[in-house]
Amino acid sequence: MQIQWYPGHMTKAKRMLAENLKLIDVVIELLDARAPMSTKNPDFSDMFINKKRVVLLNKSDLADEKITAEWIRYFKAQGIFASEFVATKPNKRKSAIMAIEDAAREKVESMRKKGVFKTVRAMVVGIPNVGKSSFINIMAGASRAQTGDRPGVTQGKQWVKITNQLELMDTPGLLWPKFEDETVAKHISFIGSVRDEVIDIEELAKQLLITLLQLAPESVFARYKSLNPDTPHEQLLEAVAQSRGFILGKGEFDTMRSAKIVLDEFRGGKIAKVSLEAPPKE
Ligand SMILES: Nc1nc2c(ncn2[C@@H]2O[C@H](COP(=O)(O)OP(=O)(O)OP(=O)(O)O)[C@@H](O)[C@H]2O)c(=O)[nH]1
Ligand SMILES: [Mg+2]
Repeated sequence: MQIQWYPGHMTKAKRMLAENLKLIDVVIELLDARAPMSTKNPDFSDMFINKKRVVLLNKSDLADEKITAEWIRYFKAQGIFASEFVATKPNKRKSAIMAIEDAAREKVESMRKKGVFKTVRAMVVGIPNVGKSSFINIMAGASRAQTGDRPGVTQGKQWVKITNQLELMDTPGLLWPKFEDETVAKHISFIGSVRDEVIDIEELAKQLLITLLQLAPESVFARYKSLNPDTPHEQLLEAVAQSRGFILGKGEFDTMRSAKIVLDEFRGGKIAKVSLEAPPKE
């Protein structure tokens, strides 16, 4: 599956992030809880080498709770603060503020000794569509940043005041120039971080169904009733079309419509609550 995923504006965005680093006390990295390894931008460890980091496993409402808990332990074992998050619900707002302030504490206290009361400034980073702007809105308690169910919604930076001591910077989603690993490319595409326009979405949806049939077969059969354990991979999209009555006439199935529905329903958490990746075992 060939994917051309690195649009030109990302080079500009990467430069913008680098230019703003000197203003920043903390970097908040949002990962998708369903695929924390694949949604971790490998460029970030170098880009943010001297910055305090907070990792949030966002969209945890769409992932398997037990596996998310394993991921949190995995990050903590590496000395990285990590927590699950749902950027569409306000219940974790306070604990996120505390985690950010905690990460900035050393700097705030050393400034205070010099008599300066510092506002903590944190940059929210991540690959496209992981929920950075939604996170900022839920933290601000108001719709300040534009969000959308597709990648590339945010194109520039935006500062949003959260409390008198905390400001967050929204940033455009950043990918890296080359996907080395086929699984990483697939997972990032499944969750909608690559523009569907540059992908063969019928192939992508077929791959997603194959993956879901391994992880949560009963949920797939329950959602698409014409699909069963004997359906050959080549006919998965036809079976979805048959389940939904997507027929073009003359007995031909609208497999493009099936592909879009499968991707949409997975991304919206309607097929199953699944994690695509578990942390490596020690
Ligand atoms: N179910 C669920 N949906 C979420 C969550 N966070 C964000 N979303 C949805 O995911 C989509 C993307 O959210 P955005 O906040 O626009 O993502 P972003 O990271 O800012 O995306 P770009 O600006 O394109 O890089 C939107 O449809 C949000 O409603 C979450 O925790 N759970
Ligand atoms: Mg955004």
